[in-house]
Amino acid sequence: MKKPLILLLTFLIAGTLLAEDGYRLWLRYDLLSDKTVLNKYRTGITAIVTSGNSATAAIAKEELQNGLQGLLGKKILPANKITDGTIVAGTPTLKVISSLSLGNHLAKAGKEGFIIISTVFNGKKIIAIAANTDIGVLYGTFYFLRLLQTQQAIDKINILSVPKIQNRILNHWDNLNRTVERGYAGFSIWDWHKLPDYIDQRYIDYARANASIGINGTVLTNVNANALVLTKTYLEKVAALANTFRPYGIKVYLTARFSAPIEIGGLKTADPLNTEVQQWWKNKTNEIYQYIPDFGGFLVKANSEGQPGPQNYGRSHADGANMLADAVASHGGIVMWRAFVYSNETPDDRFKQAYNEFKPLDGQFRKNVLVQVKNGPIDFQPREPFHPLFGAMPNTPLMMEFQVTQEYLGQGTNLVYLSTMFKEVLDADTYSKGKGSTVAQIVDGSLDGHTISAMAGVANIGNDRNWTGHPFAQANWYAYGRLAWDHDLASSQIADEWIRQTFTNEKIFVDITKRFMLASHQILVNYMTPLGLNHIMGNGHHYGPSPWSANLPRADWNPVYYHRADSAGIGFDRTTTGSNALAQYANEVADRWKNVNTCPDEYLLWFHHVGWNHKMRSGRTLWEELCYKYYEGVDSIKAVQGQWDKLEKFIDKERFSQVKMLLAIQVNEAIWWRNACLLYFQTFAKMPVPGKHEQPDKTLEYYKSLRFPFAPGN
Ligand code: GCW
Repeated sequence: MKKPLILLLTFLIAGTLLAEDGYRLWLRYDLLSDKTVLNKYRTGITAIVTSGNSATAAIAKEELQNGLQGLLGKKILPANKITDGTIVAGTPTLKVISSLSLGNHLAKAGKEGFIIISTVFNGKKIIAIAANTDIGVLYGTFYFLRLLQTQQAIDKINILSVPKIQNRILNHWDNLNRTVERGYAGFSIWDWHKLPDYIDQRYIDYARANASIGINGTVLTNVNANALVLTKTYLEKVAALANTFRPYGIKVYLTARFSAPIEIGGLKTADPLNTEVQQWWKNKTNEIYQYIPDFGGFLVKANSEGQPGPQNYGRSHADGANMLADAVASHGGIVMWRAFVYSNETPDDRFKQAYNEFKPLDGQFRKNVLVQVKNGPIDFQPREPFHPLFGAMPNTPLMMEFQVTQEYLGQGTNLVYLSTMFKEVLDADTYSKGKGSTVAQIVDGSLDGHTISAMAGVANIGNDRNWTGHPFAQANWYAYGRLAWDHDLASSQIADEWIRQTFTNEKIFVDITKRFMLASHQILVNYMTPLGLNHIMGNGHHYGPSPWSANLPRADWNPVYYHRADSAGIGFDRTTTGSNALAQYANEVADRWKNVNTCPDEYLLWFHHVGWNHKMRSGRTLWEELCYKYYEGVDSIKAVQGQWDKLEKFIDKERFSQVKMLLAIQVNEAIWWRNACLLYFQTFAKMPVPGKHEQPDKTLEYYKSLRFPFAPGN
């Protein structure tokens, strides 16, 4: 081969190796750039000692070796003797671990927690990653590697980390035909057709990524369920996935279509009180456990948006949930029964309906049932007050359902870091048992003394090369997992870790990126739905603004139902003069929100119909404030665009330009939202957009004419 050709080839190969296509997520393990830190690590880490023969133990060992080799640029070999700088990762079956007298701490670590401690053993300086189980060791290993990746000091580590929530689950709204409901990152990663024989490397990498942030469960299928997944053909495929995920500590769950006994069982009814139906589910469940001995259980959407359920037979949600709970109980399974219910026929505010249906059932569910509640009362809107069910059902374990996929938050094109929104809800005080009764304490079971707890995040993962479509959407998967493990973590800390691992430790990059990530949710709220507006997006696909929509078959699907704009003002009166939904909250919460003068601006139009000339805290009128917020949103995202441009030199070309292009789309979409909404609301307010702002350059008719027949995720 001629020299130039060899050179060219080397260049090409190096080029591919260096290509940052986002596939590696936050687990890149590239050589650390800070030479001082690197040298410290290189002298501080000399060998590894690990324990265990399980597949999980092998994964932990391999992760540690690969991670260290990548980050330190040097092979760190397994040793059988302890020397200075040995990393000992294992359970008490390892003599070093058992002799460290970690007893008390290890007792606290439980089944999944771990300890990382820099200490001395036989006069040698070591770092121990200790846990009671191999999966605990794996979690600890990922944590330790994160410390290195983010260039933290390791000479005085003393960490005990225990998950606050037991079941930390992803919900995939993936259909068997590989479309993903509300998915913006391509098709489903589950290639059902080739399963069970073909195990895509992605399944393994998916499990590894989830384990790295502590996620320990996955519901493979859409809550708008297809009963076929419960048939033998599909159970074999599910089993293959379960086998792949098991060593990573991840359990598989399925959605159960309530009418399955009819559709695939040949029965005439799916009535939960019918003994044949009960027996059918028992048999089906036994069959599932034969394929998947550690099957997690069922997730059910019933009597909601057209899904079948117990109410078809005049039975309650508790009757339905308990029947399934009885079927999985002897196998240790759980049932996650969704509270996302509302009906067009019920002549009451949609906000109130889930509470009205579920609160009376408190205490009627079996021990292995969790009621899965969305963070807010309507539907994953850009900002919602916390769901009034949190605090209202002390005798039932309530689990949180967050939406990680950005159905209402800019879908595949907007950069929005959701951690701040998740935290806003988790930290909200329900006052259900006096001051300090946070949503987080209800979800983790500590407030009401529940022994099972869970959190669900509707996944934003698809078969796009970078998993989540938008490179920054990876941060939401990451943040969800980290918060499910520890809801006390600060959003800034999570962003900091994620940026350093995903992009670079370069301070300027980290500081600037972190700042705009933390601001990004409020920015989006400002240009989409400021001051408590909600549900004013496009019909069906939910893409873009459509506050004028009024002709959908169901009143409660129409934006006009939610904003109620008229010549007098805008907003939904949920006080005693209106639907009185506020009565569903504890007095302390309701008292604050029911008064226009004490209700926080961000929830104002959630609870009040406010006059256009109402004086806001800022001194502006409501109309002026609305304009101000919409303009502020657009201006802020333009500013982010400018900041991103300055970061070009710190990271790879691929991801830099992807984000740059997406930010340009986001700015255009923000302007679209602002102009369309203001032009529309102006038809009621009948006042000009205050003069200093650039005026909308298109007409309301133009915005109304836009159609997106093939918008994704629908
Ligand atoms: O937000 C809405 C979505 C539906 C979804 C439903 C739900 C899976 O628009 O696509 O259906 O919520 O959560 O059940």
